[in-house]
Amino acid sequence: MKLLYQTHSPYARKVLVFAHEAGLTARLEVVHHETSPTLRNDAVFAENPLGKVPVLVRPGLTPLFDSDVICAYLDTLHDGRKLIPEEGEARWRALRLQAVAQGLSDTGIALRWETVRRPQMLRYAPLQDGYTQKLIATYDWLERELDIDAPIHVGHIALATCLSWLEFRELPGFRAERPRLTQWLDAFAARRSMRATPLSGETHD
Ligand SMILES: N[C@@H](CCC(=O)N[C@@H](CS)C(=O)NCC(=O)O)C(=O)O
Repeated sequence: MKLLYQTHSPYARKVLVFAHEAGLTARLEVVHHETSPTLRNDAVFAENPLGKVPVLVRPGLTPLFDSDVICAYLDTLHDGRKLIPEEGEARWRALRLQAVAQGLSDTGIALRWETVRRPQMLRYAPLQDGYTQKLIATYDWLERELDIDAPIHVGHIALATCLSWLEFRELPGFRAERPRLTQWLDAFAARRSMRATPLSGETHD
């Protein structure tokens, strides 16, 4: 299978970390692509009408996107402990954390448009403030709610890849006054799956 990837995408890295944790990397060929809504990538559009990575291209089967769907699929391909709990409250906690992490990455990207990506004269300060408030509120929520003692699941993978991307892009930080979240991320970042998938590169708009 081919994974249409990007070395500076939190969503693409989430899928690749998931594949490492599930023992599936030998089945993936990782292909880097640059994407931006202002710079069309035809090869990505050919597989995903939204023009976004990650995409999982499967021989003889339809391509899969987005990262949530790809992770759910990958979880069906291995015999180990499921990284998306199959039942009970554990399932909803994992999926809810994944949703929060996805929203955090979406907000971080939106904030970058208002701070560095959009030409200066088109930036809108109230949006910058609104997105920043969402990041701060979510960091506070995570400090209270993160299930640090649960066995590793898709929500943890999504959150670790999201938070490390927010730091990589120097977006508003979470470390000050959130020791629980900080310690958890530092421990997670030492995992082999995270060390094997470093972030690098600039956005091309
Ligand atoms: N919800 C999607 C988000 C994917 C996404 O936004 N990918 C970015 C890279 S970080 C992208 O390809 N953006 C190109 C665009 O917005 O046109 C997922 O979880 O996979």
